[in-house]
Amino acid sequence: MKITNALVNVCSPGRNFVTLKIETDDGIYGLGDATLNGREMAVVSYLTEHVIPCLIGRDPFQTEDIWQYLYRGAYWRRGPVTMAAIAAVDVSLWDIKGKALRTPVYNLLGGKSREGVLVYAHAHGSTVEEAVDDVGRHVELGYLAVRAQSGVPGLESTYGVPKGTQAYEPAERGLPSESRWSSELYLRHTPRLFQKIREAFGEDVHLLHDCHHRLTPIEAARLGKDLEPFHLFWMEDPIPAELQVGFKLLREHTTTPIATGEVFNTIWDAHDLIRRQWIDYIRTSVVHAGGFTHLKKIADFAAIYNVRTGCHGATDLSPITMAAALHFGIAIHNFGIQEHMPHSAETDEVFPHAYRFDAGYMYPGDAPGLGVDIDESLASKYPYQRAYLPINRKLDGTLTDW
Ligand code: EZ4
Ligand code: CO
Repeated sequence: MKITNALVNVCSPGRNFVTLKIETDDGIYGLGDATLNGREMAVVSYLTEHVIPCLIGRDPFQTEDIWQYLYRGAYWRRGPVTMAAIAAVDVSLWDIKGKALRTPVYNLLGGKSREGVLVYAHAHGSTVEEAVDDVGRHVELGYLAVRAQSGVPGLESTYGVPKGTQAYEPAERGLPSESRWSSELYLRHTPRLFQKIREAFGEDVHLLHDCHHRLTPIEAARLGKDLEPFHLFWMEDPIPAELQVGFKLLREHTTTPIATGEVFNTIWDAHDLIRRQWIDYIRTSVVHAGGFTHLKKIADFAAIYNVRTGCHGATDLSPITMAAALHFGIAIHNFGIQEHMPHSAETDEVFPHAYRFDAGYMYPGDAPGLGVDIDESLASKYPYQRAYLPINRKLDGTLTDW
């Protein structure tokens, strides 16, 4: 089999998605997600100008060699743009393999290690009371694990809480908006949120929380300690991950489990955190960490150190990545949990898929390949619109991590 053509689709059914379609000489095609939120067109250009011309004529079954060709062969390695492009190629090729062999991708990754993939939902409210209600709504929907975020008194907006009544979507069309941040107010408030949630729902529901890289190590250590009575499943992205020794400081102060890595692109971003056992869950995703070929290596390395996976799964990861994450999560041994932020109805219509949610778990379905398609004529009705993630400043105006 040979690759004959590859096309990039950019559409915006509610939010932007970049999709790679690789076609072969025997009529089978594969799909890969290449969406990099707020920087979509950089990946489009990388794919069309630099990657696609090198793919034509290659054997789509050679996933390892093609991965190395695109990674090592470029000389300029790593980074989110490059790795999202490589991921899109890799995932498309695994989709082709599955279709050609008439089997779901999870069978190529080790077969089923479990019946379903445990997922966590994202609950939010502008007040503690609203957030508690939203946790309740998700428990009613059947979720066994819920991440809770609430507005902070004294701050106009924060990560994970929409401004209106719509579902949470971090990217906004137009130029970047700006929010204000105070770690002091957040640290004072957040333990109360989890106290109220535990009071309302008891110990059975798994609770998670995302700090979204906003704290210093000692601030995160304080939060981790203050949250210990509420037995969180994890504290997500407590600190920015550039200076990784900060996780050591945090780790030495708290038993609250720690997850990080949604912005990581390769094992080289994660290996120290893993082998020093400073984290419990690695959040690298199929789309932002080089596809199945690379993510499998990260997961296998993590398994040696008792680190489990907790792949990123926000709405900017397309239904193709959701499907990929489910095939991956059902197959690998050290799966931990999978994030699930449901897509809008428009997005689900543009990307018809075989996966489904039932009683706290998700299932990839048994279709050959990934079990996701793209309706290109419907997609063309939703043209790309420039969008950005917000910018964050401290109360005195200093730019800080969003
Ligand atoms: O802000 O995916 O866990 N989920 C998250 C996300 C990220 C977005 C950024 O594009 O932290 O909501
Ligand atoms: Co996060």
